[in-house]
Amino acid sequence: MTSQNSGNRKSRLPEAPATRPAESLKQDILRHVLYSLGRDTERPDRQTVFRALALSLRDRLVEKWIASQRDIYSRSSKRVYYLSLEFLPGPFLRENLIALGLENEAREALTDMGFGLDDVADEEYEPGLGNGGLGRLASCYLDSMATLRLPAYGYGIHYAYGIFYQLIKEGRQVERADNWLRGGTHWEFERSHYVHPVRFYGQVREWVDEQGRLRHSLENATTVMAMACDMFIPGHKNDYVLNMRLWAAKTSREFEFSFFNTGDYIGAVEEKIRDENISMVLYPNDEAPEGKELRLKQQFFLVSATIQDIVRRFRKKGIAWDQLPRKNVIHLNETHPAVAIPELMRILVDEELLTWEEAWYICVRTFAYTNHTVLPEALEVWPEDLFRRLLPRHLQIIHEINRRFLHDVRRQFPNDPNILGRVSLVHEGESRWVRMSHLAIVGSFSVNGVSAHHSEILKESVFHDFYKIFPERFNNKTNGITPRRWLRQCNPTLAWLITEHIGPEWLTDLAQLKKLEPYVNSEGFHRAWMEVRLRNKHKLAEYIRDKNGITVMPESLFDVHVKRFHEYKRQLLNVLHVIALYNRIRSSPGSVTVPRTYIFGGKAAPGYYMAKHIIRLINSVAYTINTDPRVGDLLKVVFLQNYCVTLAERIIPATDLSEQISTAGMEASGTGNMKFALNGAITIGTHDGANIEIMEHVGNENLFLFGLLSHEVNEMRSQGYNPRLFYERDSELREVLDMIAGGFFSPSEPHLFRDVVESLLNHGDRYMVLADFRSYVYRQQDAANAFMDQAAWARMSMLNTSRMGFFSSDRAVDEYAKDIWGVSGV
Ligand code: F58
Repeated sequence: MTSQNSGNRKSRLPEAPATRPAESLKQDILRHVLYSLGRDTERPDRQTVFRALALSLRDRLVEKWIASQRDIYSRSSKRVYYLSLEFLPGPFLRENLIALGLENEAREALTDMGFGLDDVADEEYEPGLGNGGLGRLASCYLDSMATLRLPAYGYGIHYAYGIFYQLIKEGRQVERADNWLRGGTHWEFERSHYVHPVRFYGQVREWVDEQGRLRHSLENATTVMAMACDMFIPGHKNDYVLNMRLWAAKTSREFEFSFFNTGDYIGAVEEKIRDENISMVLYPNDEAPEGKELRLKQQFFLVSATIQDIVRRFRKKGIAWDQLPRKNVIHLNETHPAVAIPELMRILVDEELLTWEEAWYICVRTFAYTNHTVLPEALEVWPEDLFRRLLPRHLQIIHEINRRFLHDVRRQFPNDPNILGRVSLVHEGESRWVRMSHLAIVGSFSVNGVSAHHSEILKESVFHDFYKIFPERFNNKTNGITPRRWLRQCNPTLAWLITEHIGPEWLTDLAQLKKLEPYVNSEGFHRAWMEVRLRNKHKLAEYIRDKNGITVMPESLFDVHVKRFHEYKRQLLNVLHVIALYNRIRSSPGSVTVPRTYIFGGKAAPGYYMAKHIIRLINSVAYTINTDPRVGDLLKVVFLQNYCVTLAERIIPATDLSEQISTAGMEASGTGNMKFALNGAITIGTHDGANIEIMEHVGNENLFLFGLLSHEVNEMRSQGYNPRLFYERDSELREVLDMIAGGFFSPSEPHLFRDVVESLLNHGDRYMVLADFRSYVYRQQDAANAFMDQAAWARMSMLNTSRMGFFSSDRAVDEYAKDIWGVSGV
């Protein structure tokens, strides 16, 4: 059925409220088709039905949200504010249906109207308001906060354009704007009457008031309005609903009628456009922050509007400011919203007239900060000049925070004068930079990493000086994923099989999956398990055929590498191995016995040359291999374009082998690794991030770890790593690299991929691809051998799923709530 097709003739005009849930849902859908969408109920198309269903669910969500807000208010609970420049919620429809317990009812109502739920759900276009792991984690955490009934709020930006849509054209990534609002919004409420002014630029005026106090105020500032858009996040079948409040920039001119009287109408409209640019687009950089003025504006825009919201709610209580930390905690997801620290100081000192000491005491007890990266280029810094121009008062406040902080450090470490330069909030060299991570650490009572390994690295190296100064602030919260989306929703047949054996409690208590272990020796369970997995692989094979025109064998080993493209994630290492296998097939047919389907997916930052080049290399290798008749079904390579949450939900349940092969010490945690293992894929991975903890939980014998450990990476580097030695010693590796450099995969442009090989051989191979190549090849062979024994593989698969309970975001959020936030469920 195309989206133009209409439902059957049973659709009628709305009638009196019905009693059966399915019938009442159907009536609501029809009512929205007519009254909200202005369409004929006789012939709604599929997109209209999707929207009407979404609106019907929004009705139910908003009722529960109001009730939940009342609960929070009446209990006077301590609130958690989760600030993130990114959220990546994925499609809402199925998720909301499951949470509201209305899946069957929706199916019935739609069937009655002549539609299938799956087709209608496919009409949804997801909001891509994040780049990758960090934004997706924020969304998993909101889901868990709702399920745990925490008095929490997510705060972010309502970007008009989310992460770009990726096309692959002639093997290359091409970016297209992601106009996710094109079809209107059906999940949110725009609160057009509900706006906060956000003030940038201008000059600081210092003056003395009647009481003789030195005062600061901002003059000639530019004001932009922040309008709230609320989306609802329901807990799992618990009638509790949270909101994610996303701010959209609106010009202040609309609210200043006098402006139009000046006569400069076009000028006014131009200003409107400039103001509204602030929330126009998500920066598509993963790991390397973009030092653009607009980006800093976005950060302050989110922060200023949110802090005003928080302060407004707090003021309603009519209690003293020193109670703020007892009633609120503000969580900073990375340093991107860290300017919240000087902003709260500004409000307390400049507007509420608290003393600096009183204000600082409040601030440091209110903020908590999560770090998500150890890559030095990802640590956020801002040119001091830019900061001064855009946020002059905030820079003054940062200087004062720094002055007092350095004073304390000097006293604490009198014999280490160099420490001052290392920890200063402002880097002072030829140019001066504000270091946002230092600000976040100094201004927060808690600093956490996102896996045990990562948190150790923070203490031992990246933030070692700060660890010496504030040892009590540092802690670990290993990431988690929501089992509702990442098992129940994306893999409904496996979820059903699990529930049939151990009941449904695992949905909110993932540790219950352990109860599956007794079944790993049951032949019937084995069979059912593998049947479900094979069916998922068939579905993905169909998708690949439709989208890429490539026929893959569902029985082959589905070896999947999907995530953002970055050199440290080493998609290149994977493709080197693919080429090595290809060479083995060509030189000694019969030496490769396990047929494989390699699936790649992921976006590269538009300005990241090498990442985009690697995408192109993969597509060229795919073309060569897929069209070589000598290879046949033994090897297929597929690049699926536009990897996003929706696509992840298709791929993950169909994966046999999950590639988690970052250079040790570089992936803070990873969460894809958890999603795959939860769905019964086996990991091939390095000793990095959460892979290490996954290994500890599922058992060394149930995954394939390989490669250097992070201290070995460091040692090898400090001893002078020479990638050429690996090239010279390993003839298989040499052949692979020579083919790439010699134009084997780009015959019409023989030098096309020379840069890739150069980066390995002549530019130091920063990510140790060559050093890990041989051990990767061996472990891949182990994986292939294991796959040949399907019964043993099934066992490993089931043990992976059953032992992944720890990696639930419910566990992670519960740890945050108890150890950091000091909140409990209402
Ligand atoms: C990711 N960071 C980590 N940053 O790389 C990953 O290991 C971790 O599992 C995940 O966070 C969740 O903790 C990440 O996704 C970004 O996308 C930033 C976006 C803004 C610019 C800087 C990178």
